Amino acid sequence: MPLTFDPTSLPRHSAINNTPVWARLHQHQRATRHMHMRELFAQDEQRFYRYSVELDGLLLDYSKNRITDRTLELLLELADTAKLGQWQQWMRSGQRINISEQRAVLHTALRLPPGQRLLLDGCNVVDQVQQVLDACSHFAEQVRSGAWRGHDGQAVTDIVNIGIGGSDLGPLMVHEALRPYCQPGLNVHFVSNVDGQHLAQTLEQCMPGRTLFIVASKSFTTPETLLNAHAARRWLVSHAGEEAVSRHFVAVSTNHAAVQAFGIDTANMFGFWDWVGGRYSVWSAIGLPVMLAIGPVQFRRFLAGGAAMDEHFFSAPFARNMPVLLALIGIWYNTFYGAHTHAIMPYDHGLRRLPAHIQQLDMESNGKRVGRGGERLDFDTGPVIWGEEGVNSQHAFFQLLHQGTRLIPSDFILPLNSHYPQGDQHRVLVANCLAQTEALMRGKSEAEVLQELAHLPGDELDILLPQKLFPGNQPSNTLAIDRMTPYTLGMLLALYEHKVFVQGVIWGVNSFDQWGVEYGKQLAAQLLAEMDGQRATPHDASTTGLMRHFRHRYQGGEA
Ligand code: G6Q
Repeated sequence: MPLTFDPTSLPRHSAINNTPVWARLHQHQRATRHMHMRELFAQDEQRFYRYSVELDGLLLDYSKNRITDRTLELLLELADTAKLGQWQQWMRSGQRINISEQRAVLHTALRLPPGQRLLLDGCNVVDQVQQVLDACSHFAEQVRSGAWRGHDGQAVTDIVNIGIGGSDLGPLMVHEALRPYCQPGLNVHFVSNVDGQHLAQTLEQCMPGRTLFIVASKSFTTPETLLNAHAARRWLVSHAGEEAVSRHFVAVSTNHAAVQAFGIDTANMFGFWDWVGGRYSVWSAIGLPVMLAIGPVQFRRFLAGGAAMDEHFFSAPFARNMPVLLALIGIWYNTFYGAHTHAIMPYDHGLRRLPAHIQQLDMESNGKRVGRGGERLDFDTGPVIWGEEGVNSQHAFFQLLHQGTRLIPSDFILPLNSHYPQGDQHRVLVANCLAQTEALMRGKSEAEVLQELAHLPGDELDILLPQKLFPGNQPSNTLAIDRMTPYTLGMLLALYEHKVFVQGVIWGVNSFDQWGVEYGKQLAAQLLAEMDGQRATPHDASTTGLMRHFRHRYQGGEA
């Protein structure tokens, strides 16, 4: 395939499922599906060393998977068959691989160090990125130092980011994860939901003269964000007057005109570009609330972590390439074992929003039933991503992982050192994480249970034995991180971004559009117009009934 991306040169039907390697993988799955990981570990003392990769303080242990060398060989062949190397080059060099929106996909350019060159339509995007980064840094320093003053001369103590989806989840998650790096006395809040209580409860914690609002919206047309932004504006104006707006509102967007129309001084607007997808935008000016909290120096370390993972992804051989391995192993279960979900379990309280972020990243990117060429795919694509922080999740849903009927692959994410050493707590956390992955892999055999229950009479034993059996063979990856820092978090996020990209390439979907989200944005508009008295369009009986029920019961009370 040529270096210059030409969508018309792509096969109309990606048909990865018609390739010989796809059939061989199915065959291999049938031949090995009864194999137990216990045996694989027993046969190979070096399994952990052979099936783990390390990069700059991030270790991926993928040995607790139902894989052999042959499985990996076939999966790597699948990656080659899908021309993964070519797609990597196309993405990296700014080809318009987001075909349905005719856009380049260049979130990796957001993490490139200054001085590099990457031309898109004749402009060096690295220079553009650095200019915005410098502007954000200058602004962040002003706010952090107290030089930026509100309308009545007070310094900022509270920052409210108003955004949703990609303009919320990424910065929210990164901010939570990097709390130990945040400037004390500068509180960052995130408001996303159009449900009025989200904004109201946030404003209860803020003082108008000390609050800075960031309206974060790539399109600056998202109704939820604009409604919240207008409500926040009314709150400020009612306390401080119209002239306060320019000192208390800034915007992050690609839409200059809409920001201006909202009444935000475009001198206080930080831009980004259509080649940054919402769910990939935390590295851009959308990360401004994070930069305000941790400062520009640490924010650049976060970018450097992302860049280190990019370099690894673009240059490491696939057999030692973390994102490629995670993606291929995910495909092994999703496609060839028919596993429908994939769980993310961070053993770190600061990472508790990571599952939600990865959920958006993965499900919005690869939740597609149609290939790039518009063809209907007749195999499963993106899995349901879910998860919760450990150890809390152990006391909630781990029962199903241990003894339920489903195959549920998972990732355990474990910082090895804590920012909050308290007695023995961190070692207990680590012990729990390792114990769970071991138990999920090993299970508990009949012989082991019999030993425990040897004292029981036969009839009681017959009933209890099956209840206390653990089949094991439940796969997991462990991502062990020396310490959660801006740099290692950057690596971790970029790792998942590339994993999702690799899976999209292999399944033949465009991971960078989101027509389902766009549809959601249109859906409410018609019903809202009907609530405002416009002529009703025909609905199904349920929707009509619920609308009528709402009209009867709604007591108003909104501005
Ligand atoms: C992300 C999605 C979506 C988007 C939000 C907010 O990739 O496209 O989650 O980020 O709908 O969009 P705006 O930033 O345009 O308000």
